[in-house]
Amino acid sequence: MEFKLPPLPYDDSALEPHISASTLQFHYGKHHQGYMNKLKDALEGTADAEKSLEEIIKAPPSAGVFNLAAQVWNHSFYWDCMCPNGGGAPSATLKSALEKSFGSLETFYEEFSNAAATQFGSGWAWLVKDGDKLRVVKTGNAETPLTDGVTPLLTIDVWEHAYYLDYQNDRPKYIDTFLKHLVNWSFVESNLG
Ligand code: MN3
Repeated sequence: MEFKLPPLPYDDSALEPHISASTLQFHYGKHHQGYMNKLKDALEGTADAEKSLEEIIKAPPSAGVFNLAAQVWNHSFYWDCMCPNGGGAPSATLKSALEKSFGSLETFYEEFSNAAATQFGSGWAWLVKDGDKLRVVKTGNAETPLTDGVTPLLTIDVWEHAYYLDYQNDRPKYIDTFLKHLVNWSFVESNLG
């Protein structure tokens, strides 16, 4: 793998007023970059450095390397899950897939929000494709559904560093704003395959 982060898919200030430039600068430039720097230090010069990030996550040489590799992957995926002027209603194809699995869009929003709000401590909430069904799951710390044989479609980072500068301790408001104003539904749909 190349030990280099993909660039953010938008400018630092593109998600304002919902996510500030300073949150993105710290979150991408310090946290995400920090995981990548440590992963490079841990793997450079070893046989694992020749593997892809996904291969390392699925067969990590240590728990420490798993945490770094999964945090690198989860964050890159999270950036792609957002866009300026995002949120609102998904496109017709995705909407019908969500209705088929959850009964209604509202039920999906509720389940996703609830998973994100009730993840104790640091972690992530996800929409995943499991066979022909869509499900909501949550993972703690660096854990990722990539290791569970399901396809991630959407994620929200609920570590405090993702929202504290903009929302302080109001995680539910961050989650609500994410769904209403930030989700890149065309990226989510593209993950359906
Ligand atoms: Mn984070």
